[in-house]
Amino acid sequence: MEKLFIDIAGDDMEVDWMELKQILDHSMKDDLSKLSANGVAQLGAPPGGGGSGAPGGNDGGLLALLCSALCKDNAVGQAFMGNNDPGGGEGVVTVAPSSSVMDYGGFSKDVCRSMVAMLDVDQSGKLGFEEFRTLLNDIAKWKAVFKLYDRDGSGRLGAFELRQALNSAGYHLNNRVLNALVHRYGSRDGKIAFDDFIMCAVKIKTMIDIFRERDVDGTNMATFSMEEWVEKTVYS
Ligand SMILES: [Ca+2]
Ligand SMILES: [Ca+2]
Repeated sequence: MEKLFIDIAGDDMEVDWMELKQILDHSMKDDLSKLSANGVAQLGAPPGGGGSGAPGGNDGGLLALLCSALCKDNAVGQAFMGNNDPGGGEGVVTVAPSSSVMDYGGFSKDVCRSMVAMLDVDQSGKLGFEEFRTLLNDIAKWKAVFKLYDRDGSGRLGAFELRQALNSAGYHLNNRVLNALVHRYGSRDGKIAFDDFIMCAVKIKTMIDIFRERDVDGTNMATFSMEEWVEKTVYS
């Protein structure tokens, strides 16, 4: 893991948002090419072959590799590493639901910058090893949650599924907040794609952590100066 981090981080030993984008996009591209390779293999397979070839051929790519090194929690690790392949299908039909989970054209510049900002505890502007490890761990967990609650495998969560997904992670938000999340992170028809879900979830976790840090006595009230508030919300 440390060696991988060093490869990604380069000479400055920290991961900036461009390096983060490279590694995330690369790992997802890997997923896509594996999925399409699976599709081709299954198309060429004899009928009823069940696509049983290449176990682990759909292992989630580099991100999975990175995260599996981090996910000590077996349930999460298993869910994350879990096979996307519904199995036993035929060709294109089999591939479509799996690939749609990954089919989002890369993490945007803004998402990558935001992830760096939110996880940059020491405010160096980039992610050091521990910060980077935390981020990958979070992404892996949220990815497992996403797969669990995207029950129809459409690669998108509806508002109700979003609520369940967040509840499962211990975030119980009222309708007003959930509505705002769907407006902010959803598509026009109110569905949340995988990358938007990751962004949304990391943001909720970060903002709630910031709040709880100041709500030491658990009264559901926290105090910030205006400058502290602006700093926390702008750099996120
Ligand atoms: Ca770097
Ligand atoms: Ca940092």
